[in-house]
Amino acid sequence: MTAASEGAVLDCGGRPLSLDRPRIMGVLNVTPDSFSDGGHFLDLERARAHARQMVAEGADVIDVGGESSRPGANPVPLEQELDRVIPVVEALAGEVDCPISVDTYKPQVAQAAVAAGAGLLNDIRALQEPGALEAAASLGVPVCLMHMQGRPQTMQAAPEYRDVVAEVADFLAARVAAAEAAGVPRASLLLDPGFGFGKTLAHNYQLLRGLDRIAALGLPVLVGMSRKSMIGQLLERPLEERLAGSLGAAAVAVFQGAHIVRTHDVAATADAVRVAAAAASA
Ligand code: 7PM
Repeated sequence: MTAASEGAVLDCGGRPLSLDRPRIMGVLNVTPDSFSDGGHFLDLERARAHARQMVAEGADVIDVGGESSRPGANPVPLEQELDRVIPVVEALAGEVDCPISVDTYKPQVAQAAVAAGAGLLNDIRALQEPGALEAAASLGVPVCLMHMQGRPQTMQAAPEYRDVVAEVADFLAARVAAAEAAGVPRASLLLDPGFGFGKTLAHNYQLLRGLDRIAALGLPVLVGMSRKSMIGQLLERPLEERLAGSLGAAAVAVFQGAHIVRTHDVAATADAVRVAAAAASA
């Protein structure tokens, strides 16, 4: 880990998240299930059970996302995202002890989620949405700034970089400066290179190899590679056969300085990152 971010403790709306060792962020998707009642009771129960399970497996943060950010996906209207995300955040905040993060780039969703008990903003647009900087500054919770080239609908068409690691690092440094200028304290920022967000397979592996240069910016680094196409394309495996590859990637990321690993597979990832952390600090 880098000196400046080593041992940092984030205050996630009153819930501490210590980065003295690598931490696990469990992914909780709250897209409606087609077999549900269409509104929501069963969806909510399913989300609560999944979150409890992830906490039991060792999740340190639960990331609630309403699918607004998925590669190739169409934007989700504000009201629909609020409807999906806020009841889940509220229920989880009342029943798990760990911080809840919200995967959104919409300042209105961020605001409502923090009011409902979320303690961390996970923003794939790095506070570039109108009003997002101001909202983050006034909400006072930590923010993860993620790099993306282009927009979700089109970003995988033809990603291009001269030096992907340098360009991602420069972008993140500029977003840190913008956040600080807007009144978000540096100590409440995290950085994420945005694996799969406007990157080719080669770009993704160059970023993984060069993650230490992102960590050298001196802020905690979060990574999300779980089940992504950088695993599936390389190994030629469908979604449900990407666990082993994802664990390999998670271990490398932690060895290269990542502090938080975002994953669908909490128990296995927790073991993998412990091994990597032991090797990194031996
Ligand atoms: C389909 C494609 C569904 C991609 C879901 C995804 C990240 C994130 C996502 C990440 C941070 C996923 C992605 N990825 N937030 N949200 N970092 N901070 O695999 O890499 O969950 S959405």
